[in-house]
Amino acid sequence: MRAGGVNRRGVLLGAGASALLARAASATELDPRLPAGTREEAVMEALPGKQDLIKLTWRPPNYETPLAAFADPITPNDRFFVRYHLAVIPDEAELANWSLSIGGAAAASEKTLTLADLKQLPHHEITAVCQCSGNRRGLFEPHVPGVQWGVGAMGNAVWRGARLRDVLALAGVKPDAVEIAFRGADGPVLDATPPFRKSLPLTRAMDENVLLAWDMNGEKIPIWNGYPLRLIVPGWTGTYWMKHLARIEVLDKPFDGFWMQKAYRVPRNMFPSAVPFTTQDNDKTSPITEIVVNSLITAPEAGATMPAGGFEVRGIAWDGGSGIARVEISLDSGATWALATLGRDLGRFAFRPWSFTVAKPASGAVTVLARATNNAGRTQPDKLVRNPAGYHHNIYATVTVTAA
Ligand SMILES: Nc1nc2c(c(=O)[nH]1)N[C@H]1C(S)=C(S)[C@@H](COP(=O)(O)O)O[C@H]1N2
Ligand SMILES: [Mo]
Repeated sequence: MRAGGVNRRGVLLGAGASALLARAASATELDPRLPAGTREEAVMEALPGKQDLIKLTWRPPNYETPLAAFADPITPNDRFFVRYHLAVIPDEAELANWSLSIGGAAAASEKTLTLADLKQLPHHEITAVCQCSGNRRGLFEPHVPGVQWGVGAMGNAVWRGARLRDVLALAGVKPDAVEIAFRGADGPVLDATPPFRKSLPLTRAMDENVLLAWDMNGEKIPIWNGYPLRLIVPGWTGTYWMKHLARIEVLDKPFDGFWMQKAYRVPRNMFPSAVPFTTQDNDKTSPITEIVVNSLITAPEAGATMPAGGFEVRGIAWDGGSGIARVEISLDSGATWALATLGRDLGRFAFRPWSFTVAKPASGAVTVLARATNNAGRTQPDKLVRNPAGYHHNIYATVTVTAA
């Protein structure tokens, strides 16, 4: 597959890094459970067009959203996390004559579409969480190699675009189609590095919620998040959400690229998947698919001093699309649980805000536990579900404060 209409030179990220202003991350910007080394080296840095994010790597750019940004259940574009596998990223000028090409062995025709062509199709909007499979990998014990994300390799936005199935219909899908494959306009520095390509099972690709989006929270998608067009796969982890989408292929056999067959895989049957990805299964592993039920405490911050007369705990909960049924809070290490109040429902693929009032805690250290249950009846576990690549960290949320 070649990137349609895109010059492959791209921006080679390197020397430019020194032009960005970095500062040491403050204690409250990082999760206190991150291993010591990770915390000391952490730096806050603003990529062009972004506010300060937690920098993990520059080349390729991996920047996470600080906890404070999750106070709003919609993540602002300039605080949305950034994740890349490869360091040659096209800039806006290079994408000026961008187009999307569609073809492949099981496509009825080859098509090349501009953004104006795509905008002729019916527009659809969905609020959905994009969460990296490796979000919170840095909290795995024992330690797992890979980008050491804290809690912020995720964000929730309103995406607007055309349905993937409407776009596929323009090229025509033949009856022998099994998967749809995607590639972006970014690429590797070295030709030996496999380009980032992903595929979806046909049934998932045809789902009405799967969009090719040009807008994010009412603005054009920021360059770092996939301008001018990205794939939105509500409920599935971020790895499928191809940015700078340049080429779509309708395949008559399973896609055999590195990023499907060797990476982003989990032990078979370890995690739920309403739509399994059987054409990519092997004896031992399956591709990662839907986001597991999860929650995050957004306030108060760890270590804060709170009034002994009582205080409010706030957070968000989300899952792979069945929606959040309840969030429960425990103040006694999980012996008893009480219901939190759920906030505004932005749809089953979105962050669901919640709050809970801690009334008259005993003075001293107060540890708050939060756990979410989804409409499929799954609850966050109290123990890590270990897997080799450090995916799907969803142990219940905790924060310890001092009541005085
Ligand atoms: N073109 C391209 N798209 C990509 C990736 C990439 O490296 N290149 N990374 C994927 C992964 S693993 C994630 S988690 C999301 C991250 O989206 P974001 O950078 O907008 O936060 O993009 C996905 N789409
Ligand atoms: Mo990811």
